[in-house]
Formats: sequence, structure tokens, C-alpha cells
Amino acid sequence: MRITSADIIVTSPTRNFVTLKITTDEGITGLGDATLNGRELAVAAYLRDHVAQLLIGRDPHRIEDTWQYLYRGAYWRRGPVTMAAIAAVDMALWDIKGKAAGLPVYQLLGGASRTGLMTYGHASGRDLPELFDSVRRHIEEGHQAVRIQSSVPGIPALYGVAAQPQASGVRYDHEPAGRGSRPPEEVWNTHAYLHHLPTVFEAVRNEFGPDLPLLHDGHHRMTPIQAAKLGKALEPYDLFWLEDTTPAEHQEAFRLIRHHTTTPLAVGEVFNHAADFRTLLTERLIDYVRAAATHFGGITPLRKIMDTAAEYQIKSGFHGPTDISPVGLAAQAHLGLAIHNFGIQEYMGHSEATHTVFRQSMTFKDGLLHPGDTPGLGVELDEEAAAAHPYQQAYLPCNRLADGTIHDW
Ligand code: EZ4
Ligand code: CO
Repeated sequence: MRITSADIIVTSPTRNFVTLKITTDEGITGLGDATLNGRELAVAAYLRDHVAQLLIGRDPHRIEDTWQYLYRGAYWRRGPVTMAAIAAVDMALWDIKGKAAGLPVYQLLGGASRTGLMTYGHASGRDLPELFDSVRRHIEEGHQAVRIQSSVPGIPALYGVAAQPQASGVRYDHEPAGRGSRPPEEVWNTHAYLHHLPTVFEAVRNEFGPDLPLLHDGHHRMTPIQAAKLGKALEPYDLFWLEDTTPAEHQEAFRLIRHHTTTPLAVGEVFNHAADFRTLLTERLIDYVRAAATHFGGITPLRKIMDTAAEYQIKSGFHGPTDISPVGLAAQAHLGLAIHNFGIQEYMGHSEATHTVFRQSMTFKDGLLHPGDTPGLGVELDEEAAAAHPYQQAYLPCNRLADGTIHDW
């Protein structure tokens, strides 16, 4: 089998998605996700102008060799644009291999280690009643765990908190994506946040009892000592994890956080290379790997980092927001089903418009996510539907302190 073409499809059903479609001389096609929120067209150009021509004529079965060729052959290593592009090729080749074998990708990765994937959804509220309603709705939808984000008095708009009640159709703070040519700006106040958040968790525990697994995302906004303080303050509420406390390129900073708190830690949604995790894993400084197949170079390297993590009793908690396409989500669902050290899968569910463009075999029932048994990744792209939703500029927000200083997002 030989690759005959590699096409890049950019579509924007509520959010922008970049998809690579690889076609072979045997008529089998494969899909890969290359979506990098806010920098989508850079990855599309990288694939179209520099990668597509390298794929023509190659044997699609040679996944490892193709990965190494694109990684080492570029000379310039790592980086989110490069690794999202390589990820798309890797996923598309796994998709093709599965279709050629007549097997879902999880079977090629060793077969299922469980019946399905435990998930968590994103509950949020501008006040406690709204937050409680949102938690109840997520439990009714089948989530076994819930991420808790809440407004903070004195901060007008906040990441992770829907701008309107979620029942009114606004599913998330950034969906539909904030269209426009520059990021919206929000205000941030770490002191107010650190003061308020433990009171929210106390209220949620009082309302829902001790058994519901609760998560929280700090979105890289704390210093290491602030993160340590928050982890300690949240200990009575027994979190499943506390995510992205401090920018994790400072891997050594997690030593300080770890020494001060028993709250489990998760990090890595912006990582794109195994080296980003080296100190965190080998010193057991975190509990969950947040990488996404789409941003970490695909299924192949994500499998490798999870095998390394297993040596240190660290589990998966792959990044599953709606700015990863159904193809990227399927890729990590197949991997999560196969690996032994699966932890939890973030699952927000894509919008209806996204489902008209990407047709999926994935199911979410009885509280478990399953990638389905269709050969390959189990996602098909309706190119006509995709064309009806052309790319639109859209950016995640950024934030500033009260005095105007730009802060980590
Ligand atoms: O901000 O996906 O855990 N989820 C998150 C997401 C990220 C976006 C970035 O593209 O932190 O909301
Ligand atoms: Co996050």
C-alpha cells in the first residue's frame, strides 16, 4: 500500500478544527487531528507546505519510521506547531492500519483493558445554586466525576465558567468560540481566587457528599508557593486532582508543591514532548498525565509516555476539551481503553454542529465512554458539511491583573 495524497481540511462548526486526510492507492483513507487553538492555520500550512509532499509514495504501515522521519528529519525539534502536525500524520496512519486490518485501533494497541472509560465533565456556575444545578446535570449525563469551576467575587468573567446558565444552551465559556481577530481580555486576581475557592469546595462537598470525585483546573495562574497553599487548603475536600497549578515548564517547582500537599496533581495539556514530563515522572511529582494525542505528536509518543508513567504509578488524564476534534478524542479513547494505567478521560462532548461534520462510532452510556468497534479510529469526515463551516478567526481569552499586567492564562 502507498500513500497517494494528503489533504488538509479546515472547518469551523462552533470551533475551528484542522484535519489531515491521507489517501492510499488501495482506497483506504485515514484521518488525523492537527487542531491547535488560535494557531490553526500555522499547522495547516506546516502540513500543506512541508509535510504532504514527504508522505506521497510512502508505505502507510510504517508508523514509527514515518514519525521519526518527520521528527528528526525536520532538524527543528519539538514545539506545538510541529508536534500537532506530526500528531495528525500519526493518527491518520493508525486509522489506516486499523481499517486495513479490519480492527478498531485499540485492538492494535493490545486490546481493551476495561469495558469503557470513566469520564469527567465541566460543571460551572456564577453562584452556588447555578453550580449545583450544573453538577447535577453532569451526573445525569453519566459522568462519574465532575470538574468544579466557579465565579470569584470581584472577578467579572472567569475561564471555565459559562457566561450564561448552561441549561440555556451555552455549554461552555468558549463555545461557540469567541470570534474575532484578537483574544478577549479578562481580569485576574489570585488573592481573591485563593480566598474563595475552598469555600466553593466546602459547599459542594456539603451538597453532594463525600463520594463524588471532584476536580479543579487552576490554569497555570499560581506561583509554586500559592499552589502549595491551595493544595493544602483543599485537602479536607478530597479532590480527585488539582490541575495546572503553575506553568509546568518549571518542572522542579512541583517539588515544592508536592512536599506541601497530599492533593493529587495533574499537568501537561500544553506539553508536546516526553522531555516536558521527565522530572515530573521520574521524581513522582504528579499523579496524572494531561497530555493530548493531538498536541503530543500522536498516539505513538503518548503510548510511550504512558508506559514510562506506569513505572512511577502515574496514570492518564488526557486533555479532552472541545478544541480537540472528535478525531483527536477518538485517538486517545482508543489508547485509554488499551493501556493499564488509565486514570480518567476529560469529556465535554462536542456540539451538534461538530457532530454533523465528524461522524463517530464513539458511545457514552452507563457512565462509560467507548471508542466503538468500527475499524480504525471510528471517525468519518463529511467534507460537504465541513465546507459549509469555513474557518473563522477565534481566540481563547488572555487576562491581566487589575494594574494591567498581563498574567498567565
Ligand atoms: O483551556 O482547551 O482542561 N481544559 C482546559 C481547556 C483549555 C483549552 C485550550 O485550548 O484547560 O479549557
Ligand atoms: Co486544563
